[in-house]
Amino acid sequence: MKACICRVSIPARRIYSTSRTIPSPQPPPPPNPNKRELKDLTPSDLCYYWDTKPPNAEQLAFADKLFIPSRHSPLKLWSASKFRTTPMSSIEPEVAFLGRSNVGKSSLLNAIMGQDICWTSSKPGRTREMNAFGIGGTKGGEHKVVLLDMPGYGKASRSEWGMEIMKYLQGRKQLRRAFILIDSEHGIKQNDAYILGLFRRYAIPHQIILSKVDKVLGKKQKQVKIGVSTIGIQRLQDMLQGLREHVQPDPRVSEGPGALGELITCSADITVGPGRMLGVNAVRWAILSAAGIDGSLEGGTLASENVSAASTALP
Ligand SMILES: Nc1nc2c(ncn2[C@@H]2O[C@H](COP(=O)(O)OP(=O)(O)O)[C@@H](O)[C@H]2O)c(=O)[nH]1
Ligand SMILES: [Mg+2]
Repeated sequence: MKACICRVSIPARRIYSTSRTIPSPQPPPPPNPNKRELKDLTPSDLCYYWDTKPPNAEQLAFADKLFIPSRHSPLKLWSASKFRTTPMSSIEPEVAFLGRSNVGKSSLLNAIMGQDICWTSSKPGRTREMNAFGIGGTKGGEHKVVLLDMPGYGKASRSEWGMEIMKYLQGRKQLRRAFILIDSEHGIKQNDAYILGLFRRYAIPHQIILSKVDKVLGKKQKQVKIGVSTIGIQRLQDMLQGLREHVQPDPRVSEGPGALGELITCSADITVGPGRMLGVNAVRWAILSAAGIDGSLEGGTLASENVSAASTALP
């Protein structure tokens, strides 16, 4: 067999002149005036406060600090599948997190506590128990606040959701506020409206948190991760203003006191900085406000103005 001789054409070497000037690096593109970086977004951009004032940078920093994980915080305190079996003796202030199954309660609690301590799932109805977590505890000392992860209502939820849980929340002396999560993509569903009606009828202090706000801020999560358009923020603000009358109906037609006039939004899926998720600092501040912790007892210099505004707005 004859060997095949292939002709390979070798390109002539390009000769560069040594006197060629090296192009100077391109200046960074000017910031897009229609785009906001996630780290620059404040609670005034993401939330709607009409009964209270938005927390300032100092208050947010105080709240973030109290939730920094340590050896004694967060601590799983107890789990109860029957509401009558919850420990009654504790005196620490409690706040409960409720919402439809899959709304993002456990993911948000993990983001708040800075640790994957709650079980999360994409399948609804997996949290069937009530779980309590202590925050800000020290060795041998009591916790500053207790967070309760409640079973979800709606699809695949426990049949006794409704009156039994309402009676429990109404009778629980330690309870300072219930945070009801609403999926910001879907808004208030029929079963959310029913639960909100029960909270008013039983006069249980409550506040709304809109979860998964990444879905409102941008069409694609990838885009939101690099910044949010001013249109996205405006869309969110319009939505929040539209919700106002649903969460705080006119007292002349309402059966009881509505939610606190403060709508917070957050995402447990968008990271703003190391261990910091979007909007979670405002949720932390709301928890501390509900529990009456304003930092002044910690030797800090924080004014308690916001805290008293938040607590007096509730019955
Ligand atoms: N896009 C988005 N998804 C979320 C967010 N929070 C939770 N999820 C997802 O929603 C599903 C339900 O979350 P989970 O925390 O278990 O909900 P729970 O049933 O209310 O406790 C999971 O698949 C989460 O990954 C969020 O902020 N943004
Ligand atoms: Mg859960």
